[in-house]
Amino acid sequence: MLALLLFTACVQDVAITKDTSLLDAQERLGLSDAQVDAVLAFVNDCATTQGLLDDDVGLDSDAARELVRARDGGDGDCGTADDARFATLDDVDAVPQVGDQALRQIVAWVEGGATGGDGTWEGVSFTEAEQAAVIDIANRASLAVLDGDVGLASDEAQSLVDERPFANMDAVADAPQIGASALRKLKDYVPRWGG
Ligand SMILES: [Ca+2]
Repeated sequence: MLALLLFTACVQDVAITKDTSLLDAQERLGLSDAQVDAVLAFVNDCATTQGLLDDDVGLDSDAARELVRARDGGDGDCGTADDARFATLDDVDAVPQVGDQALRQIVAWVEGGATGGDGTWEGVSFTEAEQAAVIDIANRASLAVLDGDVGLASDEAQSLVDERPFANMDAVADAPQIGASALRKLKDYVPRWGG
């Protein structure tokens, strides 16, 4: 583990484009310990059902099913001896179909609850799903995609790559060079972003 940390630190120092795949989920998503604890408490809670994750939190239905299946164990019931509770955020991240976008949706849910909803940055409005996707794009899209496919100016694209990771929309909107024009292009790109 120490070797991995040293390796990660070393790579970060020399890399011009940060390779976020080497970071653990918490670091990759820029989450605080409190946010991680809240996510773990939420996904381990038997009241957090597949339906809640799918319909209310807004997860992809496959991700919602796999998350509950992994937690509940072979008997399919939550709260029994064979349950496999999630001890770390990486345990959650390791569930099939659960990636950064799903994790961000869960974070948004536990922080905002049902009041999360739409928001506006630099005069551009985003639904909750669009916010999660834009944060994912800002964190993971390559410079070439940001510059070419999304259509950002090169200094806007470079700023997003330099300022990673982003934990929320405020951080994306606060990045140097990022204003209404860039946010509108990111929003417009959401339907084409596979995640
Ligand atoms: Ca069980």
